[in-house]
Amino acid sequence: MRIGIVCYPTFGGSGVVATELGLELAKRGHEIHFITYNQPVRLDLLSNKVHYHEVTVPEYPLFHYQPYELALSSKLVDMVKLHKIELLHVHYAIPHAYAAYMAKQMLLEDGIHIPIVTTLHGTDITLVGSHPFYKPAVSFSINKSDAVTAVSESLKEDTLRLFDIKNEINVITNFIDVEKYKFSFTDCQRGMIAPDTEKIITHISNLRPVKRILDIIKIFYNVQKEIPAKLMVVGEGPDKEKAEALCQQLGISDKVVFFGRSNEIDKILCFSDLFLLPSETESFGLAALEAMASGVPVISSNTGGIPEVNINGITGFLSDVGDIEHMSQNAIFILSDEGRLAQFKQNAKERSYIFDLHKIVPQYEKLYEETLQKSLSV
Ligand code: GMT
Repeated sequence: MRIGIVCYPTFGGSGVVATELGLELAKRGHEIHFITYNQPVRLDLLSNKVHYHEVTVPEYPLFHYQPYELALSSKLVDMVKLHKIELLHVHYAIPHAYAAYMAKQMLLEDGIHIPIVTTLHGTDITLVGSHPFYKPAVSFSINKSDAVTAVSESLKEDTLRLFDIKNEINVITNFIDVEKYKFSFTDCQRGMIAPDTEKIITHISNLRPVKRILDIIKIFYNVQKEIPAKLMVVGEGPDKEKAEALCQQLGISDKVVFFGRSNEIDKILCFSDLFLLPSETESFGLAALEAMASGVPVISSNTGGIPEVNINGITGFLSDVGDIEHMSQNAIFILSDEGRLAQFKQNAKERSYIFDLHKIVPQYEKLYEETLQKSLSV
């Protein structure tokens, strides 16, 4: 099948999922066309099965806001025609499903019918989408898609609760390539970060307010009082400075390393003992799953789709959003006993296997085939 994929190409779960999906589909024989404003961060390999088409927005002084949706829909029309793309898979309702719908209408004028599969990732629904201003556009985009998927049961429920949805929503969870996380011990350079006497705690995100970075610093502050430890914060974002300031205020700056963005998170996770994800909301928590695949237990909030990934008392612990004391106690509980830590690590790794891409990607393939068949029979 020839498939066009539209996503946010930046660091972030949705872009990662879309990119890994495209790469795996290409391995399975499909021809994949990424259509975005930048080459996706994890898309380092282009081949005869993997193509990248950049969307540019021509500058024009009259435009106060550059019309990205317009540029994207025009590009989609051109690429569908040029490469005979059979189906568009867009990640995020706005603006991608919205732009894809416009492209679909334009293509219909030329007698080309292109089905659209929309995947909802969370922020479009729980944060942006629920803003009343965007509600009509989000509902419209979802209802006009030929097939819709959500990355967790929780996100599906949120979408049905917040919007007037007439379409069926299929849950196809996020996934990871389990193989990628099977590193050998010699690859893992733990000594670079901390001596063996210290535990390594990690957080990876775009450091937006929804991630509650200050909670992470406070949890770590409590933990390091009981257990020698280092905290690694990987990513860039608006709350980084606040977090650095809090570390200084608490006198723990020498124990907290801010890494910036990284494309090699498996190499960072391989020496981590614990992952923190106290988010305000999280449709799935791909970062937690990536940690678990590396055998890292997770201390998280119990919000959104996280409980579908992190199992309380087995792969880590869940707490109410903002319950820093409970999260700190749970972290200390796991880290304070080597046998217990080893058991949690093993459980986390085993749990991640159910999200292996070899199990999940065929679900997308099946949905594509059904959607294509349905649209051909119209
Ligand atoms: O979490 C973010 O800030 C990034 C965001 C994105 O759009 O990439 O992540 C969302 O999609 C991921 C992939 O499906 C999910 O794993 C994240 O939970 C979700 N983030 C939120 O719901 C806040």
